[in-house]
Amino acid sequence: MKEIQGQLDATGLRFAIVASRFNEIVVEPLVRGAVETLLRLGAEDDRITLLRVPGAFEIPGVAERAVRSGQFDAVICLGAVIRGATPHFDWVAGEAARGIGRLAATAAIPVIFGVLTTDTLEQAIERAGSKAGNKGTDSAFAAVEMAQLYRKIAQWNGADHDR
Ligand code: INI
Repeated sequence: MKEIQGQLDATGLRFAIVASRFNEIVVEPLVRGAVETLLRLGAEDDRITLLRVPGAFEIPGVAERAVRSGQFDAVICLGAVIRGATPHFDWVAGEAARGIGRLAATAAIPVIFGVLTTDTLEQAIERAGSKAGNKGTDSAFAAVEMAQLYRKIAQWNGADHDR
């Protein structure tokens, strides 16, 4: 059996982080968690680009443009949609998830879904660096692993591979 996985090494990789301003109190710790993790894994600060958008609804369009630019090895989408804060929660959360999901399935580089969808602000804060971890940190690990995995797959080129 061959088992193939991406290494957690961000050296030389270029990242776009698409982050929404809505629910800033939650999203900023996600951004911090993602950036700190990328740096810890070997990324250089000047290879990380932060793209700000108004809300989660705007994330897929900008993420798609970041993919198409050819400037990045992975795109990390960060946001927070909180049911308590909006009557159109299902629309915003649904469109963000669908748009990012569709892009992730077809893009040449990994597109990571780091958008929190919770019922309450408290639940979101728990996932932004308190008792339930930090979704930004998790997203950065996923981005690095997936970028390296995509690279390995791209190197096959139909040839025999032993790893
Ligand atoms: N955007 C969010 O990122 N999170 C939310 O909880 C939210 N609420 O509550 O509505 C939200 N709305 C804004 C939306 O993403 C768009 O920016 C807006 O509709 C303009 O297109």
